[in-house]
Amino acid sequence: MAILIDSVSKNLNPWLKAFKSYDAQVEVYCYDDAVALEKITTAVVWNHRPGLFKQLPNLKLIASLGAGVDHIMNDPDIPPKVSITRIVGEGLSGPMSNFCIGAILHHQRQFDKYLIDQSNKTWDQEPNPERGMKVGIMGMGALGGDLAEKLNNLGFKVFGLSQSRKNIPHVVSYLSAELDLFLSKINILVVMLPATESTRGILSKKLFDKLNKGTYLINVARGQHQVDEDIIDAIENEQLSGAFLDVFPEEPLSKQSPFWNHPKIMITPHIAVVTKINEAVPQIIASHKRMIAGKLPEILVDRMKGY
Ligand code: OXD
Repeated sequence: MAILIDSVSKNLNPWLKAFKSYDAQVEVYCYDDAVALEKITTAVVWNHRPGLFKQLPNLKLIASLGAGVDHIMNDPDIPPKVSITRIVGEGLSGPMSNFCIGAILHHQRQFDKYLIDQSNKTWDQEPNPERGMKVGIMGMGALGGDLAEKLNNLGFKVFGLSQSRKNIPHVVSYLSAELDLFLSKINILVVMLPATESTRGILSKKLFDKLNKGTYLINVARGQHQVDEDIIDAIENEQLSGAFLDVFPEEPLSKQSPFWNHPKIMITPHIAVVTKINEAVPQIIASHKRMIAGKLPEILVDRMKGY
């Protein structure tokens, strides 16, 4: 009953070290270690090698190294009875909320304009420097819920969209079926949706046309939500006033992308939040031990929903 960590994109050495120092009793291996694959009951993955799960006949648990599980759900070979878990916690929600608050304040207080003014030595005081912001959060899971509470405490009007009604004081909760109404209430849209087949390409002209003119877009979730040309068009025709994008359909973003030079688009390289190894390892080991004891992990991904 051992753990195998696999990723074709991450350096796994710090993870291995952290697993071993957190619990020396638990056996943890990388794919290239000489380990009999029948021993593996938990696979801890982030962009794992194709075909991995088929090689693990006794697999019981797949754990994501991060918050998202789309990299797992995209694999057609997940065995039917295997449970899937992901990382949750203040180490993810705190930095994610702070990042979004930074992007919202950057837009609200027009820091882009003042940077340009500074470079032109222009002293131009806005008569109304604190624009009224009505923030809509699409996706009110652990991350969206944390952001909603924090924005509300900062005095913003907050609206949330989710599959089930949320009860967060002063935050207006809409169901997915009420999407059009939700979009009509806001002038900043923060996207925190999981990547599933139903959210692919959701940030498109069809959705932008339902927003108030001049709404600002922030996407910190997944690039596959975006139709890049529609974002550019919506900014050109002022349906969107601009966008702050941390994620892209192809990462790293191609040098040819028009996003790099667009004056109304700010981009960051998928760094809104980075999993903290020291928060993740205890969660994964706890789930591994629960599975050995015949229990389900505390955080269980709904395989039908895909998150
Ligand atoms: C995650 C991410 O899902 O970093 O954890 O995007």
